Amino acid sequence: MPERQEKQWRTSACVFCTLNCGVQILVEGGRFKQTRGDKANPHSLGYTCEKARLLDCYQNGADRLDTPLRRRPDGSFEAIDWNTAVREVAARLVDLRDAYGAHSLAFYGGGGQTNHLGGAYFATLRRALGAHNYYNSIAQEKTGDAWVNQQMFGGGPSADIEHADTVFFVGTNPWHSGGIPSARTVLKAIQKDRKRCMIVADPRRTETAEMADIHLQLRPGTDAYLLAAMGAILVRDELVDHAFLEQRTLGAPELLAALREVPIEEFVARCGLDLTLVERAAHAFGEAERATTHVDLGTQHTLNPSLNAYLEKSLFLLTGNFGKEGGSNLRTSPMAAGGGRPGAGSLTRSAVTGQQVIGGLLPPNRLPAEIMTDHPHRTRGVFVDSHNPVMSAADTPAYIEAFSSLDLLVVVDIAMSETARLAHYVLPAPSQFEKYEISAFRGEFPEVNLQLRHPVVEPRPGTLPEPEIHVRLVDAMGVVPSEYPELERAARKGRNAYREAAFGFLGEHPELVPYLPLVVYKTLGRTLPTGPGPAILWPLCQQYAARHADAVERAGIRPSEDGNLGDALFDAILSNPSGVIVSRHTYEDTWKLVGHDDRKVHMAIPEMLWELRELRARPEVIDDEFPFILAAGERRTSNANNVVRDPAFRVRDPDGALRIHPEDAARLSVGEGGRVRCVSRRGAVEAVVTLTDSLLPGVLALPHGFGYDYPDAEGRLRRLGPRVNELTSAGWCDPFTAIPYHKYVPVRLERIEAR
Ligand SMILES: Nc1nc2c(c(=O)[nH]1)N[C@H]1C(S)=C(S)[C@@H](COP(=O)(O)OP(=O)(O)OC[C@H]3O[C@@H](n4cnc5c(=O)[nH]c(N)nc54)[C@H](O)[C@@H]3O)O[C@H]1N2
Ligand SMILES: Nc1nc2c(c(=O)[nH]1)N[C@H]1C(S)=C(S)[C@@H](COP(=O)(O)OP(=O)(O)OC[C@H]3O[C@@H](n4cnc5c(=O)[nH]c(N)nc54)[C@H](O)[C@@H]3O)O[C@H]1N2
Ligand code: SF4
Ligand SMILES: [Mo]
Repeated sequence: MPERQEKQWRTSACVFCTLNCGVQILVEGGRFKQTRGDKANPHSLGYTCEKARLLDCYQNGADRLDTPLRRRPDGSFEAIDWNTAVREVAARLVDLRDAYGAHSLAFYGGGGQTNHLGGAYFATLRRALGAHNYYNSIAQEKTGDAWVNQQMFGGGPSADIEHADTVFFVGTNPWHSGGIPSARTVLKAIQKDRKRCMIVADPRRTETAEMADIHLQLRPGTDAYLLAAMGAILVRDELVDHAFLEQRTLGAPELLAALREVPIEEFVARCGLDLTLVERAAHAFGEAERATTHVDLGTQHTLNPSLNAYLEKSLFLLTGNFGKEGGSNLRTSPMAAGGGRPGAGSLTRSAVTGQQVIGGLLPPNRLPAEIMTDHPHRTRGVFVDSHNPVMSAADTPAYIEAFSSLDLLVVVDIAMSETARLAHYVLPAPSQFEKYEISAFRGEFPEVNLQLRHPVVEPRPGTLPEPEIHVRLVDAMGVVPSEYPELERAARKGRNAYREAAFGFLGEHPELVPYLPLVVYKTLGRTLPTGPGPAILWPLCQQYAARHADAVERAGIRPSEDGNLGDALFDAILSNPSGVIVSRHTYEDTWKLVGHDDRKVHMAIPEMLWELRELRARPEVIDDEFPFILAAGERRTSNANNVVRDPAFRVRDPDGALRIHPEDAARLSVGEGGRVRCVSRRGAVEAVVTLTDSLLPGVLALPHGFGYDYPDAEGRLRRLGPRVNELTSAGWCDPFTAIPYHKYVPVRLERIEAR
């Protein structure tokens, strides 16, 4: 009976943070009535946090899109059909390229934190146009870290927190942000075990810090001083594993020499911390059998993001906690069939702003400047997919101005976002519960997990999944054949025939290798029970299984009948909607994953050693006119980036309140629930205040992910909460990576209503 069928629990994953915890959803009449953890999910084993209950706010938001839209000259939108949309968007992209060159085009996004299946197809579209300008939110947070990782390891480390005796969380609050699988369970386990030690460095006494053995409540922006002092204490007190450094690394003597020069007391004083507490933390780390570090935005969205990354990694390296259980190790993923982010070490520059490209990415902080200029290579057309830069990048007004002046803005989204409102064309995608999607940002070691989520509800009519959108656009450009009958026939014969045919075909047509996603989509994809989107996993599985055969087999994946491990892996992924463990590494594997030919960790990065030596002379950033330091974008229970727009999601923090210390509030004569204007050099927002002594006096925090224009019951747009990026500016950023200093925004407060 349809009614009964309607009430099934369906398997998927939560889309509110990168963890993508497995869930089961009770769907009734298209609504998500209940959610529970999926115990069959080998990554999360039934774990969820409270946010998973609110997935209906994402799925059934009032501004979901269900038809392609085209902007009229008066600024309003008209619905158009897909053929028209594809034809016109393709033609306008090609026209811009022909008139001004491929550098006039920029691509932004191509998958978000929890949706990765469209990414390869987005890259194909970019290649079809020969466009290199590529922006992504990763380049407003993690490029400093990625660059350091590339120099040191040629790969990306992952903390084995589960097995560590001492865990050092620097600038992250996994209680709310996730970031580590089954975060709350893992935190509680460390807290309970008296033999294990948790250290937290955070200017706020967060939920995580409350659970810690040692909370280093440092002043905002002083992480480099703290981490350098801790490294120096390890050296001074002979807690360094010299045998490890000798055998496994290069360049350690240079770092050791630089750390010997660190004025420990002076640096600790700059952090506003007590020396004995920092010494205790350094010893807890250095004396542990197995220790690891875990970092996030508190060290990245702040002063010295790259140096912070370098010093943090130095802590686990100096103590020999790399390539072993409970330490840090290098992760792999079929989605990046190698270690780390490819090419994060290679650098080119934008001709317009001179900005360095890191790991193939340009930083969102530079895009308005790339548009608002007379430079002949300026950006004139932007194609956005799964990002909402008007809200998420620094300087919302600059984005609105720049995007409003473009010759062409195309946005692929599921909802009418603030960026979509400025577009010439809006292309609607199904939600992540209406199509196949991939969870691939989890980054665990030694077990690597991948979940191909199956749709749990029908897509809204009028939407097309991203792979289909991008493939249709490339087809419309006519740059490569749109049909591959020989390969399609081979695919229908079976995997063995397809594999041979595909390798043969690509050998004969190397020019089509960059279009591989499109080729597999149109051939193998047509034979899959899932439809064509997941076809891209096939070549990725082939590569991954060839490179990590032992680890894949250790995960219980056995070669297919004709002896191919990649096919077996692909089939396992396709047929396990709760996800599969795709590989099980040994800790020793880490050494094979080190990207340098000598398989050693390179510890002396000249730029970082230079920055470390400069640190002492660097003046403090103090602005008398703007005496507070605002963390502009805190993770709370009521935000999930820009993924969920519905105010019903804001159960615990309806206003997106400004956190302030009671002493500061008293000085301003505002009480709980009072209203203030928060003013930075760039702009001002109004906010409701909430008092908390978890912050240091002089330090404030606002959440990101508020301030959307969202339709009320009558369809009128209402704005809820502060738009935090009205306070931030593109220039207030790390000079090398252009990562914004969002955790260090100098502001002043003006009282509006005392309450
Ligand atoms: N609920 C929820 N979870 C999320 C997200 C979300 O929007 N909502 N977003 C996801 C995304 S995109 C990301 S990148 C992660 C980020 O995850 P986190 O980085 O863990 O999240 P934040 O709360 O932004 O920042 C972490 C901590 O940095 C501290 N901090 C501020 N200034 C400094 C400083 O100068 N030094 C140090 N050491 N700490 C400082 C803050 O007090 C805060 O507790 O979260 C993911 N998870
Ligand atoms: N001031 C300040 N700014 C910040 C931050 C901060 O802490 N402070 N945090 C930053 C960080 S770390 C990050 S990662 C970014 C995140 O911000 P963004 O990079 O903009 O990305 P998301 O919030 O993940 O999602 C953006 C869009 O994806 C859409 N979407 C959801 N599902 C799908 C789908 O299946 N398909 C398509 N096509 N679209 C979909 C949503 O409707 C939304 O409009 O924000 C950054 N901005
Ligand atoms: S930890 Fe993240 S993915 Fe897991 S339930 Fe919470 S918000 Fe969702
Ligand atoms: Mo992020």
